[in-house]
Amino acid sequence: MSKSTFLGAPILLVPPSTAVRRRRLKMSASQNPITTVTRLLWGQSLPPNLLISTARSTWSAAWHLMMSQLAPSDSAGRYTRPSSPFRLTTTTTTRSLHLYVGLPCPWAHRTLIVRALKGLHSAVPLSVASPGADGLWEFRPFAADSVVAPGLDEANGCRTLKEVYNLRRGGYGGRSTVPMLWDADAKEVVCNESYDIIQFFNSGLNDVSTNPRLDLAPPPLKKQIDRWNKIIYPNINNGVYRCGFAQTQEAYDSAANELFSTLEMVEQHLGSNRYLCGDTLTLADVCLFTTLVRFDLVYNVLFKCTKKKLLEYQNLHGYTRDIYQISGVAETCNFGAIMDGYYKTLFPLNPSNIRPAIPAACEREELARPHNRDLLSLNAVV
Ligand SMILES: N[C@@H](CCC(=O)N[C@@H](CS)C(=O)NCC(=O)O)C(=O)O
Repeated sequence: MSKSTFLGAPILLVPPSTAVRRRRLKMSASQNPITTVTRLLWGQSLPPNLLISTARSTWSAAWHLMMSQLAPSDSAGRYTRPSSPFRLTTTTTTRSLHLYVGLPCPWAHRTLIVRALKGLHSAVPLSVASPGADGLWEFRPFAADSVVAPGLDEANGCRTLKEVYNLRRGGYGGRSTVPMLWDADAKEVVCNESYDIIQFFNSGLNDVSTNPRLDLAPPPLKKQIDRWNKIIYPNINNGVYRCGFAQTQEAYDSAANELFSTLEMVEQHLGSNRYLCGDTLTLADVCLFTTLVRFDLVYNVLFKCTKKKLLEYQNLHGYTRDIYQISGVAETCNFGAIMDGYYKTLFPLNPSNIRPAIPAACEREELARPHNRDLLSLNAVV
């Protein structure tokens, strides 16, 4: 007989007799194999200490293996985002563009917002993929929604995004990421880097846009926009991923410190500026918004961005509401799809798939609440 403890309580581990084992084997014939083996060897359940140590080492090994494949890191356990292979170096002249996105993805969300603000709905048709159980993007029919919803591949009739990438001459062996801009005539990937796509949507399609006068990167603001992007991308946009995908305590600590000190700095700045570059909404705001609108829904909980909720930052929250209320933006935000995408498909981070309850203040009605940030605008009639 051996003795063990679980949470301080003594447990007696008595090996069962042969007769008892036979009885258990008979009883367990209708159960699943793991339950059958467990009952045969240990009785009603595994001894807790054995269960915990076995689960801990198995899960930890599986977690490290999955993370090393899904979220590559350097030798210090810091997440290193892979670069996008299809860049838009010269402006494409094709007029048979098609945009592929997935709704949980903050990078794809940027392209949806600029497409909406510039009025490119007809010029750049859209297919919305949804995350499959294996983590790959796939196309499935979904019920219509008041906001953009996932659906089928409208350009190629493919079942998965991987199939679309593979239609290009020479195929494709890399990761099939969203957003992806596709040339339907040439059957070729034009670009799969979100910032290139939003720059192109902003200025490269004005002859087919219904809002050509809107410029989200006016020349006098270009330097400021670049400066903000250099701060916001590593510390906030990618910063939340650096927290969530960190594989060591040190990597997490530095990512979380950089994220929250940058949020504090932006919070101060937004106390006297309506947008990042003053009174003008720019591409830098679009990039910041898609991370902020997901912050309390997913990053705060799933990526351990827990020092504060977005709700606790008065200016950042008002700024998020301000952008959310710009005509066309709310329709690009599908909160159900965002939550399902993160909690149900980032399996290594949330194996239970449970989607947590979120504060009521994250809901649409709350984001539609007055923000009064127009009072900050120099052009405002006060
Ligand atoms: N650098 C890319 C990042 C795109 C990206 O990471 N997309 C993710 C979704 S949030 C994806 O499609 N991942 C699928 C995969 O890696 O297989 C961009 O900004 O466009």
